Amino acid sequence: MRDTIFAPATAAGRAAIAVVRLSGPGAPAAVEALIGRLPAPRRAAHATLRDPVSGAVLDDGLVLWFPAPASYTGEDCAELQIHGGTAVTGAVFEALISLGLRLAAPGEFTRRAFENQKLDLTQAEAVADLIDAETQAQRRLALDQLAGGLSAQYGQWRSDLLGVLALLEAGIDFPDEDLPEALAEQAGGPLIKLIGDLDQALADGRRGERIREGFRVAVIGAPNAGKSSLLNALAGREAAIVTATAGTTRDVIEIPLMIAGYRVLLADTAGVRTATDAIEAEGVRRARAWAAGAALRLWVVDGSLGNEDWALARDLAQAGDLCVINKTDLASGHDSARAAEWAQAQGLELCRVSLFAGGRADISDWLERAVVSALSGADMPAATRLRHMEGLGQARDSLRRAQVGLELGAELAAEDVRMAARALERITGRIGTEEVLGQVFASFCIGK
Ligand SMILES: Nc1nc2c(ncn2[C@@H]2O[C@H](COP(=O)(O)OP(=O)(O)OP(=O)(O)O)[C@@H](O)[C@H]2O)c(=O)[nH]1
Ligand SMILES: [Mg+2]
Repeated sequence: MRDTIFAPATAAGRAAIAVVRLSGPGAPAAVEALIGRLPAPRRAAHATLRDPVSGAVLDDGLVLWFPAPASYTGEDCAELQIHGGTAVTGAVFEALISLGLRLAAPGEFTRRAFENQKLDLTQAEAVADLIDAETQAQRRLALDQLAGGLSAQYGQWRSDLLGVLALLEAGIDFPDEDLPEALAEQAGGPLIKLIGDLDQALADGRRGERIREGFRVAVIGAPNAGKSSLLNALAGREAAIVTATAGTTRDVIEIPLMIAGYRVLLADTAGVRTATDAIEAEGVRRARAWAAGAALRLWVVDGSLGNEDWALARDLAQAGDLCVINKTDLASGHDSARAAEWAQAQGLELCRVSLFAGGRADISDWLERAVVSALSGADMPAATRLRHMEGLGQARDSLRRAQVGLELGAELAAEDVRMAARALERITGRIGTEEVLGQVFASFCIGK
């Protein structure tokens, strides 16, 4: 039989109320030991909590009793709503431990809910995401996932796959013949559609991940171009050091911003050039790595120069990025026109500013449009974790193999379709390893 766990569901420290949850077969006995009775199910009962041994009063509060299976974990559960603060909760915790209950591990309530099929693995992840959500976009994404958006989608694909598998298995019964043409045709259509859906989900998954983890934007360019000045302008504070010395910034400076309800991580980086020492060389290496992993880059060019410095960082820029030609308050040099021409030919957008004259409005407008168009709306729920993306990728690759295998015989194709179904089942936790579960639940807070 399982042990009975308890944990504070509210944050520790001084507070009006603390909520303590209990789950497991010993929960009803623990409630009776504390308040002398078991309240009516799912109704708040006012009660005095007493020490089970001495009978001394511990606190006065509300007690709720949720008999299995209609509870969060699917087990017998109870909730004690007591006064917040360390002494009261400490006394109640001690009483619970004396009754043989154990403090829950992080995520243990949700893990029990998962094991009792109250939710699948993507929904369990959404519980953690909802608690961690800092932006409204993160909250909406997590709520959709908790409501079963991903589960329903992956479940539908899985059942479509099982339909294809049934067709193929019918074909296996004629091993000496070629797969009857009608069968291959019947299986081929749904396979192509599923591959298309998975491709779309994979493309869209970047969006989910970027909403959940933050949309990364790197400020890149040659030394002294005005990168740190731009970061400070967008952050609205002097977050990075600005000096006239080329090579001032050596580390990556990350600033979280909120843009149109999305979490954006803006990074200032070291100016790219042949480094003069080991520290700068490491700074340039980090700049390149961050820029390559970012969703977008703001490439700053000093438009007053004519020494080809503009080209130093151009290999970091990508189509769709913004080229910011800075220092328009000074006389313009060759670099300005050269950089502009190159940027436009490469599919970058262009904007000329003077950060001295406060020219950040155009850049922040552009950034807001870019973030919104990258992250908003789509007709499919978006995968939010690398784990999901890996599963979707494996499913898609297996289906591509199945599509080829279809020409060679039903048996071969059937095995690949089975593998694709298993990849989807691993995402929702229908099948899974202890390792994956351990990783998912370890990221939770205690009490959830
Ligand atoms: N005239 C003029 N100077 C500017 C402008 N923007 C920045 N600067 C100056 O350019 C110099 C370099 O600015 P930074 O923001 O430190 O440049 P950076 O690209 O971060 O430089 P590193 O960190 O060394 O790579 C400073 O002296 C700034 O005051 C501008 O619009 N006009
Ligand atoms: Mg700098």
